[in-house]
Amino acid sequence: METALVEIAKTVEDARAAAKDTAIRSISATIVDAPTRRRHRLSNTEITHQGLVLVRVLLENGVSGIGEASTLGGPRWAEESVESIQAVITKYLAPTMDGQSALAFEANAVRLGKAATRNFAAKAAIESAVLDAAGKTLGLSSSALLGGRVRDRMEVIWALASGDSSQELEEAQEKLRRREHRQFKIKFGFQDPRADLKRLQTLRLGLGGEVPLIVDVNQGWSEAECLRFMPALEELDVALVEQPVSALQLEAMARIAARTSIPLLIDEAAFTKEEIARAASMGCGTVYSLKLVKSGGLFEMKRAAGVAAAHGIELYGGCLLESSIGAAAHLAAFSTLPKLEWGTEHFGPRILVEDLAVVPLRFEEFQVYVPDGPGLGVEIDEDKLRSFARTD
Ligand code: MUC
Ligand code: MG
Repeated sequence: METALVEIAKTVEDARAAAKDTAIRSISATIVDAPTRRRHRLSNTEITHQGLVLVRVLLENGVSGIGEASTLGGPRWAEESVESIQAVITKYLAPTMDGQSALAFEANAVRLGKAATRNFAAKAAIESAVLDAAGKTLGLSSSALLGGRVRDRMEVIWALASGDSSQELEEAQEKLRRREHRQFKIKFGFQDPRADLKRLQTLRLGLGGEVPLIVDVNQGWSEAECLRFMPALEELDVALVEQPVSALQLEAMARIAARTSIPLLIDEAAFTKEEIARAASMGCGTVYSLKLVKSGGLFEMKRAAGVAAAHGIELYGGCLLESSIGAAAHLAAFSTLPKLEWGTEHFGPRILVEDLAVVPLRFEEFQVYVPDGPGLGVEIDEDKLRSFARTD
C-alpha cells in the first residue's frame, strides 16, 4: 500500500513538474506547397497544389506540438495567403505567445485576438499546435481537452471539382466501389450555369437517385441565376446548396432560401459567431459550415457551433483541403459537438499526392476516424515536410 501511495505521489509530482514547464519557448511557421492528385476548380480559383503553413510550437518542457493553416488558391477563398500567414505569425502572433502557458487556452486566444484582427487561419494553426503540445504534456487527446468525444468517427463527403463530367463520374464511382465516400459535393461556378447543370445531370444519372449530392457555388451565381437555375437543382434532388451568391449579399441569400425547398449552407458569408448570428437571424440558410479558417480557433469554433445550433441551424464539418494535420485539429473539435448533422468533408488527406502526417487519418466504410493518442494524434513526416517546404 505504502509503495503504491509513493508511486501516485511521484506521478502527481512528475505531472506537476511537467505542467510547470508548459511555457511556450518558440513558435515557427513553414510554408508548404503540397501537390494535389488532380486540378481542383472553384468559382474564383483553380489549384494543382495546396498552400499550407505548418506551425510548430516548442514548450520549455521540451514537448513540441504541430498545427496547420490552410488556404485555397492563395488569398482567394479567404483573404489570407501562406505568405501573410507566415508573416503574421512570425511578426505579430508568436511574440505575444512567448512564455505563456500552453494550458491557458482562453487567455492565449484573448492575446492572439489583441495581436491581430481576423487572420483566423494563422491564429487557429497556433492554437492547434499549442493544444497538441498541451495534450502530449498531460497525456490527453486534444478532443479530451476540448470537452471529450461524442463520436470517434464521422461520415466524410468527397468533392468533385475537375470540371470534366466523365472524370467526375468515374471518380465518384471509384469512391463508392472502394467504400470510401457515398456523398458528393460538386463545385459549380467556374463555368456557365448550364454547363454546370449538365455535369450534375451526368452525375445524377450515373450515380442513381439515392446518392446525396451537394452543390457548392462558392458565391458564383447572381440572385437572378439562382431564380433561373435553382428549380433544376430541385429537379435533380440536390440535398444542399452551399453559398450560392456573394458573401456580401445576405438579403439576396435570405430571399433565395425563402424560395427554394433545398436547404442553403452558409459558408463564406459567416466567419465569426457574430456573423453567424446575423446570417441566421436574416434566414440566409439552415446549415452552417464550420472551419478553422473562419473561426480562428478550436474553442471559438465550438462557440460558433453553439451560436448556429441556438438558431436551429444544422452543422457541417467544413474544410479547406487540409492535410491530416489540419484535418486532425478540426476532427478533434467536431468529435465533441453534441450534433454534427452533416458529418464532415475532410477529404484533404486523400486529394494530396502525399499527406504530411507519418500515419495519415484512417478512412474506412465511408467514415473518417478521429485519431487516437495524446494531442492531435498525428505526427508530421519530417522528410515530406522537407520535400514540400518552400525554401526561398
Ligand atoms: C469550400 O468552399 O467549401 C471545401 C471543399 C472544397 O472543395 O472547397 C473547400 C472550400
Ligand atoms: Mg464551400
